[in-house]
Amino acid sequence: MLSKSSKLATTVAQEFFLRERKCFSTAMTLKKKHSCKLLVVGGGSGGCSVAAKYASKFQKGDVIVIEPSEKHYYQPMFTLIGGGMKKLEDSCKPTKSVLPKNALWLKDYAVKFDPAKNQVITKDGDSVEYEFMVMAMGLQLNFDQVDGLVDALKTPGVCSNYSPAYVTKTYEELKKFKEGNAIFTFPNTPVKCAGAPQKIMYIAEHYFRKTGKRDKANIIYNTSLPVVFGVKKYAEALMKVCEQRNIKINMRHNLVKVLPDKKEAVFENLDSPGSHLTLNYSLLHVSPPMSSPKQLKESKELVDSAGFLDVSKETLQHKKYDNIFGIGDCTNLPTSKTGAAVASQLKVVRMNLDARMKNEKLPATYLGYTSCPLVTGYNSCILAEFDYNGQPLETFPLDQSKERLSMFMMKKYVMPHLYWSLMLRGYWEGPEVYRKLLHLGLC
Ligand code: FAD
Ligand code: UQ1
Repeated sequence: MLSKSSKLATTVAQEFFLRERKCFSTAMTLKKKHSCKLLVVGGGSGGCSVAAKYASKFQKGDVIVIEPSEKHYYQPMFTLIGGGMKKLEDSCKPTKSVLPKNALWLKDYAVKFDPAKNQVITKDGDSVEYEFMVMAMGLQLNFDQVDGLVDALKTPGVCSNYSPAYVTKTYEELKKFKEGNAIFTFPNTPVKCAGAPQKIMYIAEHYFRKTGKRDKANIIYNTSLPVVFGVKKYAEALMKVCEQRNIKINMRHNLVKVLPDKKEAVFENLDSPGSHLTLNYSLLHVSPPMSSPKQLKESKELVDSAGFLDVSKETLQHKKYDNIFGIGDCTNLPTSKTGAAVASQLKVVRMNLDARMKNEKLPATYLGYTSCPLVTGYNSCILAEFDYNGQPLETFPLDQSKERLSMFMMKKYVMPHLYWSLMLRGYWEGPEVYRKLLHLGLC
């Protein structure tokens, strides 16, 4: 009999594929015409928080949110779900319950942007005219960009924490693992939560130790990057963790093909184009290629050459259209894409959008704050926090590059509450205030 979690995962997988298919069969007959003061595109972490802030200030219906999904996931929990520490249902709430009641929710995709006319068209053909717009469309997962991967994910041994459709499979695979190569990948694209591809590897390593399988496992991290992590202080700490725990790292190796029949994964050596490394796997955890969402990428006036929303890195205002702001993963802000970054960006968007609405000078500057709780097992975590310059910007007055139980407890027990109860209601704008308090105003 299927468990509650497996049933949810099956439904999620079905919905995921239906949604993707629907997305490409666009019927462009105009239906309803809406207008609003603030349009928020995307109802994920950033969109929900922004909508909550403004729906409470404005009249009913002044804020419209376009968001296609019925379900809102707290994605940072996927890492713990993959390790069997939380259930998929713990990470999920109905979108209806997390969007502000005062806002109008259009359950649809934004498919066409006409920023010169302040207008957006949805997939169902509705039009929305806005005075101001905040774009929070997140990232698109492109499993299909790795040859054979979509089929391989249906076969034993292959899993991914990145999608609710596959995340429960990760823990199933850890349980089933007997011996051989356990390979973890990092793609050759921008990603959300740059630590997530390796967090699950440390969890797996610890799981194998706990269950007496460690000496049978050869743990390999194949990353497209030339470093294990982008910030020196944390990279050094993680390299030590890998050495101590006998984890092999192949830098600059990008997964290009999976052959599930032979249980082989093929990696391109990015420093020697055309040269490939083929490895057998018993377990293959894939972090898929990611990109800006298709509908955004196609809006050439709004995006940079890589397809991300082109905003000022200081003010988060669009570089060409000053009534548009961006938040989160869909922007070209040169920082690591995380929910923690979104919380800090929320303050900047709120202050600068308020000012723009009054035609005043934009007062707030974003320093690139982002954070990544690098879970290194079932009771330890390195809490990375840093800015645009890769300089640590740590909240607590202790060395956060050390693996700590306290940080693990915070990740597992505190963060979910902070997210659901404060952040999505627009009340969490990052830890800056606490950092200043705890460092007596010195940083
Ligand atoms: P999202 O929250 O992804 O929301 C984007 C929304 O836009 C979605 O709801 C989507 O349906 C909607 N959308 C897409 N296309 C359209 C369209 N055409 N029209 C309308 N709506 C659209 N962050 C942390 O801070 N700490 C962590 O520990 C952490 N761990 C993570 C682990 C994993 C495995 C993953 C996957 C992510 C993790 N993150 C973590 C990252 C974090 O979840 C994201 O950075 C954050 O959710 C970004 O918020 P967002 O609003 O930009 O995008
Ligand atoms: C954070 O603000 C945040 O957003 C709610 C997260 O996840 C979603 C995080 O993982 C982290 C670490 C932060 C930063 C907060 C503190 C207290 C350091």
